[in-house]
Amino acid sequence: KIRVRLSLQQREKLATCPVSKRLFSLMHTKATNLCLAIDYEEGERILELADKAGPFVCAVKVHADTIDEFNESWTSKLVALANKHDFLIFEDRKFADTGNTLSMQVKRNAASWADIVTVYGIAGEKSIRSAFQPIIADPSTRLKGILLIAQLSCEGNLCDTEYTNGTRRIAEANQDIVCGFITQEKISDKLGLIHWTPGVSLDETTDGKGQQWRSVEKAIMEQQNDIVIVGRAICNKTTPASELRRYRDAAWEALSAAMPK
Ligand code: 5IU
Repeated sequence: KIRVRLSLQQREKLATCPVSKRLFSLMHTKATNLCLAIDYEEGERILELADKAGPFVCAVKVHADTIDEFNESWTSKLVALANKHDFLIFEDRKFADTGNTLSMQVKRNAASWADIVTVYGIAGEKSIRSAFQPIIADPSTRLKGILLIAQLSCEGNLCDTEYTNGTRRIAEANQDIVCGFITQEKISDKLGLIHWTPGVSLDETTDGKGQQWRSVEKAIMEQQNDIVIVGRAICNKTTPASELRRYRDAAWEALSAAMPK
């Protein structure tokens, strides 16, 4: 079942978060709605794959706290690759504290090198807005938007409907700083907000550790997400380059099918 959406260019006009405008534009220009999650421990290996993946992805997602020798020299190399290939740097830190602590954590751990970070809605609107609004408005910081975690992909997770709805309300009321959601399905009709979804693989359904994977088609056509986040299904293959093309093509085809020609 294909439901027609607005084009990425039309949605770019509706977006107010600075990173969303840039993202809609680069997705359209590069013809990609694939975010690559690179969860290697070796910093050099991440940079190598990010350089290969650059032309195929709209964003590269990392976890700073799982990388060996994570330091300023490494982040500056990643920033150089992001500039070279025009992709977003996504630090999946899943911030969740009260406002003042949040602000300190973000400034120290992400604001200078990441374009976008994940944040739980759990602490509420005031904590989130007071921490992120001044950082995003500061022209000297790279961070230009946040993704609110609305739903998790893992089995037995505790994100219930009440939490998801509360998170949606925070996003809709703070679109100047919120790019969109990490979610399993479309949860908001606000077309400037972007739905990013993890838990995608074309070959496997689970990792035996709680992760649940479904197909690109299900994630985009049925569950109406915009961007697929794919990790091990690409990174742990012997030929990541051919998998990058495969996932980029599948995701772009599914999204294009739902957009005006
Ligand atoms: N991730 C999830 N599920 C979630 C959230 C984040 O998988 O609900 I929030 C992260 C974890 C990993 C990536 O970095 O997305 C998915 O990687 P795999 O495709 O290897 O499962």
